[in-house]
Amino acid sequence: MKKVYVAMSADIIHHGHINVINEARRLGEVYVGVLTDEVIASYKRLPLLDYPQREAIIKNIKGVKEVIPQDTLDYVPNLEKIKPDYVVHGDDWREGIQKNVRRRVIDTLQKWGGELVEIEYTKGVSISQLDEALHRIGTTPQNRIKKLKRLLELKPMVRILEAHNGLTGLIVEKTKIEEEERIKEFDGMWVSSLCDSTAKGKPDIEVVDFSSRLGTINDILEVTTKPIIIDGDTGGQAEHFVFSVRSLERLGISAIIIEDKVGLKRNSLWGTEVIQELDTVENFAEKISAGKKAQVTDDFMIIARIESFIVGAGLEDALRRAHAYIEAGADGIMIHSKEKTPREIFDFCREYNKFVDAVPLVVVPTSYCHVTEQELQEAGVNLVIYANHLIRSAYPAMVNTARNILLNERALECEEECMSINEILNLIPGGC
Ligand code: SPV
Ligand code: MG
Repeated sequence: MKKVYVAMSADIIHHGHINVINEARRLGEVYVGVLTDEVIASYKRLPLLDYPQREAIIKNIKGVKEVIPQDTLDYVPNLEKIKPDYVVHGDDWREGIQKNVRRRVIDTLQKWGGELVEIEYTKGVSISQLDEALHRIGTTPQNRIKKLKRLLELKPMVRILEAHNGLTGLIVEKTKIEEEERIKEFDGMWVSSLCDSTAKGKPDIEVVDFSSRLGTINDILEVTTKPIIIDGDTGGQAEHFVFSVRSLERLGISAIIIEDKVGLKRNSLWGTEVIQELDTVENFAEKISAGKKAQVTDDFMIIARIESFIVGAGLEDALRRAHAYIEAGADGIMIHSKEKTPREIFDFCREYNKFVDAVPLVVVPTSYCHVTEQELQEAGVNLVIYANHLIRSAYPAMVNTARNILLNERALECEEECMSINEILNLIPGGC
């Protein structure tokens, strides 16, 4: 009996998959390589179903002899193991991001005289259309809240961008680029206190109250499905913080980050130019513990943000705080810096990597923006937040347009910088 290999992620099963398996059956015994959760997360969004669920579905399809995990995007390791006589695939991968994967399949099969059999891609099925339909259906708080922990388990680096209203939420949700063999996108949203306040024309001093912050959060929740991390500033009094935790958890927010400062909160990027006072380790640890006790599920994360570098208190202080906050139950640590280089962040990482009880590590590279995700990942960082870039890029564009109209006393000159009326009418579906 000949051996036939078919690889699939099998997340959204449709008749195209059955076609491929049926064609494969005609050629011999069918071995299906099901892509692992890590592999799927590495080249597109999180799978909807986890590996055991997807494996169970494929195992129960008629004609499948065996299911094995495929733990690389590349087929080669599994092909070398199974040495199939045939690989069967739809003919849609000759162009585009999978074309190199295909090339390597052909080259590898050649080693033992195997053959690639391509069948006509099933018409009328488009994974991107199915994805779009799923986006329109939306998500539930229970599903959304879990996504951040899942991402942290599956991806070496989780990438988050700020959103301060529904429109910026949609930009984070939908912006994608195709590169080599993968589709790159953001994993979720950061609702920054700086950007939320700035968008409301207010300073970043906790003057925008929690109810108003919830308004922004709701606008983003309504039109997106990706996980959301909230900038909780200092978290307020521990007695108040527990209510914030419950409200956010109920909405399906995945995490809150609170910073260990007291008094009138000033944005960290002011550094020591303004008065910034650290909370005592004991008080802040108690606030974390109170929050952890208040939450109802295991899914919600409380991430402790250490401001030692911001106030000039140094590495030893930062490490002491990291130990205490983890002991108090923090699900993650954010280490912040306003330096132009990542030097002090890397100093922290070096010591943090020695912790036996380390939790995911978060950074916000605003001032040290030349650092790459790769460098951060190698230093041991698990999650990177681009904290303010959408509002910072939108504001100059809008001021420029306003100035242009004043200057020319008409709108013609700024038209070139604007999206067309047709584009804006069609940007958000459902308008007509
Ligand atoms: C924010 O985005 O509001 C933050 C990060 O808290 S920072 O502005 O760097 O303090
Ligand atoms: Mg903030």
